[in-house]
Amino acid sequence: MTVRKINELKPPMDARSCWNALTLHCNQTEALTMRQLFASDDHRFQRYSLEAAGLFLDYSKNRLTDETLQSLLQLARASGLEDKRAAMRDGQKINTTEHRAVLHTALRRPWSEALVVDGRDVMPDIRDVLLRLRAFTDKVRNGEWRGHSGLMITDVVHIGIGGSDLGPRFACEALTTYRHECLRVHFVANVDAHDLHTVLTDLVPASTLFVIASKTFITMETMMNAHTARTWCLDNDVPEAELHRHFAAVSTNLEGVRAFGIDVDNMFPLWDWVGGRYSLWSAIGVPIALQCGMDVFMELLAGAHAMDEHFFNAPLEANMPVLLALIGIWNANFLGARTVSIAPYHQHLQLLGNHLQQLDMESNGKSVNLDGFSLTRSSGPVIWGQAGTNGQHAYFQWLHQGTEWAPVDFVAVIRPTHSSHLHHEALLANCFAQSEALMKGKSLDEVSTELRTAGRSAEEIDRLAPHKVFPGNRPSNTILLPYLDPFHLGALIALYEHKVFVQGAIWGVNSFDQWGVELGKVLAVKIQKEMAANQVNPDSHHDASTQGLIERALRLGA
Ligand code: G6Q
Repeated sequence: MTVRKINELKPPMDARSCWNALTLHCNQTEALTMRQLFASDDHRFQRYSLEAAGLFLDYSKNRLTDETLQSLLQLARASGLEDKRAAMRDGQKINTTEHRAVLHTALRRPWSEALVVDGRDVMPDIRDVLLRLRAFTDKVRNGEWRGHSGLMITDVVHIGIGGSDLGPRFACEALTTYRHECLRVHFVANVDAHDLHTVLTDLVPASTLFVIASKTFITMETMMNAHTARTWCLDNDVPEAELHRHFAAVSTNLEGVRAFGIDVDNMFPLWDWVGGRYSLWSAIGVPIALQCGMDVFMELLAGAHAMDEHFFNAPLEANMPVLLALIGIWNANFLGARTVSIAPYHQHLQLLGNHLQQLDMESNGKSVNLDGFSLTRSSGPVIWGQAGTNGQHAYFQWLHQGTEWAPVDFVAVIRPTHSSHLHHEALLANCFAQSEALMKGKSLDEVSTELRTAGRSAEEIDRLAPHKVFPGNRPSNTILLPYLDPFHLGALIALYEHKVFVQGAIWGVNSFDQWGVELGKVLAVKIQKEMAANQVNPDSHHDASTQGLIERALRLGA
């Protein structure tokens, strides 16, 4: 029986009843193993997998049944997911604490379709910025844009942090095979000047272009790095009047950009309805277009749009981001997983975990609901991981045999862009083997038989066997991309954006604010003043630990 058919049989329930029903179902199915589920259904792989926007998702290696899925889908409906999805698509102000619409999906829509926000069609503005970006990036890439002394630009330094860094940095790394052969793109984020100086060491100011990317243009790290970069140019014979050839900006803050001294002709705007961690699709993505060309950037947008269309239109039971999100909720809220490991089996996707960590944890790392009441259930999990196969030699031990467990998202690419076929075969074999091992595990009986066949004595078998047992029954998803090209990369990132949205909608949180980032920022400003004055201000009322640390740093010459 298909999921859709089962779903039609269920009467509507409110969200609380759905949570309760799922808890009951979880208790009742506690003893079920995935080995049993596969053994009892020859078509589990076909039934628990789907394609969308060129991506393939296999979610069959999860501890769930048709009834689990049916109940999760009911929870989604009872949580108002379909209305919330439409509200985001249509530009309603779903970011209620900042009173903003959430419209990163508009950035990748076809220009011909109007989208009115606050009485204004936003699509012409989006189109104008993309046209300006094309003109700018074409000029830099074809050598028409020159440094102050007439040298071609050979190096672009993108200065930004958080959402103004992680997305474009990840996409540039992922699309490294599309890069311009004479133009290198670097990223600087950390206020630790080792970051900036490491990049600048190899660069020549006359052929370097800085892009200062900051939605607000007041972020301490970015502004400090931008000022130091400016000084570096001036100290290295770039005349002040020629700085406009070496600086561009992406921001909502026209006055800030002007006050910094960047020519506003070199400024590309974005809008308050683009959240930082969703901004790589806006002009914040300019390093992607500089590195790979505007056509590649447009393909990236097209791939994301294809996933948007799927997400907005597909029924929930055949909707890839929805299913991924619901499985995440099942693992987190019912089976008790508090973390999710991301394992991209492609070197160029090595920053996927970093990007998803911010996307997910900043969006759903919340403990109150939209009405300000404390959540009674866990919300967003910890996201972590690194590229396979490297991770296998680091933390996969914990995944297989640790007392805790984490569901894993394996992401692999079918066709490589190199010709070392054997390497790629080994890479994919490892990816598939890991999910198989996590699911099947190895029982005491199997281990004992193996050791006996290898000629071990009974005493040795008794001693070794417990260490070689794998509990198995550990869930994973596998996402396959046919190629790592801009279209499928766009679809992959959008898939996770929507997954995060669905989970936030079901947990009832605002996935689009980030107040938790604020407190540390405010305290840092105070402490920095004290460090500059070389003494702790008694009115700061620091705790003894913080005061001790500041004093020790000052005493030792910080
Ligand atoms: C992302 C967050 C945050 C933000 C950075 C940089 O969603 O809002 O990571 O992107 O703090 O902010 P600016 O772009 O304003 O410098």
